[in-house]
Amino acid sequence: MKLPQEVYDIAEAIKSMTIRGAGKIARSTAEALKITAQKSTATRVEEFVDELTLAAKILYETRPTAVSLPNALRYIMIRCYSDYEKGASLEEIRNDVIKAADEFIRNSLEAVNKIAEFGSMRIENGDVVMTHCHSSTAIAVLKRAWDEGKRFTVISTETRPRFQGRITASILASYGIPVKMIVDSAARFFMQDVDKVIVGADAVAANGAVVNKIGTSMIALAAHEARVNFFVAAETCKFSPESMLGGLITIEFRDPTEVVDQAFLKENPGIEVLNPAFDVTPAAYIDIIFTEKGAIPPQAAILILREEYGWFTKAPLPDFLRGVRSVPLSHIS
Ligand code: RI2
Repeated sequence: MKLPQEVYDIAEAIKSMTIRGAGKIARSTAEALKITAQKSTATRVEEFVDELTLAAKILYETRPTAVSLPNALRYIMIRCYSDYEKGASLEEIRNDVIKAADEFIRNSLEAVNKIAEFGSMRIENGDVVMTHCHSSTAIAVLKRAWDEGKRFTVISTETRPRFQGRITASILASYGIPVKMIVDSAARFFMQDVDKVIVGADAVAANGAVVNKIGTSMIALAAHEARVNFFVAAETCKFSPESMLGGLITIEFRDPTEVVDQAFLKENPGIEVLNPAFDVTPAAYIDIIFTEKGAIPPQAAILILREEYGWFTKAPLPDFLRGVRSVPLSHIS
């Protein structure tokens, strides 16, 4: 089964983090399914559904933590499978998949704008705001507040090992926002100067815990100790329906060579270098999660999930990918 080259390219770009940031990952995933539908030359409905299922599997296996990715797949594939079950024609399914992908992307972009609107209400003149890693959603909040005429300073961590904090710092600085950049381990040292912290999220669990870039939970702890507000900016597509069933969010461990080079590893065979990409901040250390549905206390995450998925007892991942058609394992390599 041959998929359009773009699907493999997008999957590779997500894996290698050329495409990164939970929101962008999800939108790119939707785009890849759309391209699969648009370019498919399948002549039978079953073949078409199998192609989409294979594309979904390839995309699903790229990175494990950002829940927005499987949620994007679910949003689109559920429509595909239910059309198939109803006996829809290939062209009808193709149109619905393209429509669902466009809808997901549009909703996601609109969500970021809404979050910016809500989040900016909590940024005030004279604030010192700390942020960690590169969250396009947190940046949208800060840009919006700046556009509204509020004047504040941002402290951006560098964010080892991939230094996404440098991207944040340079985006904000080129927007005219004063930025100070610090090493991650200086976060507590500077917390006494900070009025609020805002970060993004890769996943939000039913109990309000937030999974975000490694180091986030230490910053939340330092903010809690210093009685500094800790805000999260997250689209509801990052909320995990599996967590309603007790499913845990997988923390991605990436290659040690992101932390040290090959020569170091060779010279020090006795050292195991560990590189978790994310950590979990418990609800107790979070004041507000800004979503497109409003500013919620983290404990209300379950309400958002209930509204979106009901009790979600039927189709936990990865079962939904199996859908009504099953893709032989030999197709996946
Ligand atoms: P937006 C990123 O993960 C960061 O952890 C960031 O906080 C989060 O995604 C959300 O990003 P990675 O892809 O969706 O850099 O707010 O590992 O852009």
